[in-house]
Amino acid sequence: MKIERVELHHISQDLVHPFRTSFGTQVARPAILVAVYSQGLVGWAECVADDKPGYSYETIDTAWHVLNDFLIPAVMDVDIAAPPDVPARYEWVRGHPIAKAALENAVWDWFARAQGVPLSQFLGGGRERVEVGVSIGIQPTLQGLLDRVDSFIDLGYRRVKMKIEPGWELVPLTAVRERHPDIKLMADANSAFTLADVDLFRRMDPFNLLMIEQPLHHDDIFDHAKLQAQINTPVCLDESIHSTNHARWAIEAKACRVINMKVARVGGLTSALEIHNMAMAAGIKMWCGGMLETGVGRAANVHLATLPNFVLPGDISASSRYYAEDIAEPPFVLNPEDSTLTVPTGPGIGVEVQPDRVAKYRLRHQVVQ
Ligand code: OSB
Ligand code: MG
Repeated sequence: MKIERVELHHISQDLVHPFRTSFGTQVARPAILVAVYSQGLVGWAECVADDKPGYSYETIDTAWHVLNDFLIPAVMDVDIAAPPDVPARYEWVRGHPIAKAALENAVWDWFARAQGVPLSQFLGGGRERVEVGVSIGIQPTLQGLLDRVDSFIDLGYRRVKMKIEPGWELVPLTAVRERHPDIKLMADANSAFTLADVDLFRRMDPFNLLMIEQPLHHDDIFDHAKLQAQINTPVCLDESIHSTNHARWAIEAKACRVINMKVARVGGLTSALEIHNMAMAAGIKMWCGGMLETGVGRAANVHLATLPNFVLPGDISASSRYYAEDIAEPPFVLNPEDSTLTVPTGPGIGVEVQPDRVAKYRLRHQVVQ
């Protein structure tokens, strides 16, 4: 195929609940929806960069710039035999994995739609449902946190991830663990601690956490290995893993026992598949992370999570947990009997973007042809 036209839609939607992490509070959430046109078919993907460089150095504006000025020109009007040809065209561009992933993933959706198969099948995945949990931000009060955990458990979620930061760690974790001795519980620090906090992490060992996610610096692997050697709780890396090499370094250094796979953070589905296969061969568990996606990015995550090494519940909650109205149909609904989402069976990502809703939330629109 040859890409004939690319459209970018910069949208912004209010979140149902503000989301507070150790790097900031998010009230509204932007996205760039990328649509790739060829032969009368459209492939969609979502760029998950934020307005601010908190989780990543990339922002909506850097992604807009890099997509328009470098990535899209590199793939327009060239022969693309398969999706991995896309990242190969802009391999020379350093960094910017979130922008890169959006363009590549739209081409994956296009190919799966062209073949009339669900993206999961096109990627080699098998499951009909994927296990999911919920990621709960830092709450203003302890009681507020307990109520929020209860409400998600009542809805049927069986895995709870709590965001932590210095001053909001042992006390909230103790409270949630005492109230729910048997739930799958984990904590995500988003890089808020240092090796000097090793004692604090040792004191989390009795909580029987599934894992502690990204406790140390956002581009560290070395210190995480030192930490993992001193605690029982499995360390999971999120922010630190951007490529197959990062995954290999982390595995060889024994810096983690678990990897949070975010397709945007590793630059697209080609790289995600490579890391998936490497981690599986090394016995490193994996699960699908989330970036508060709309239905477009959420659908891609659900399909990715059907691959065999996704052995732990993902941060892929029901659409209504994020937005009052999703921009794609149908929304994702939790199956409360087994804390899963059902994998769409239609071609590609299996959800359809609603043009009237995109127009309603759109701040900026660009057509490249
Ligand atoms: O660290 O996993 C993270 C959201 C934005 C940025 C970083 C993270 C998160 C989440 C939310 O934890 C997961 C979700 O989409 O529900
Ligand atoms: Mg994380």
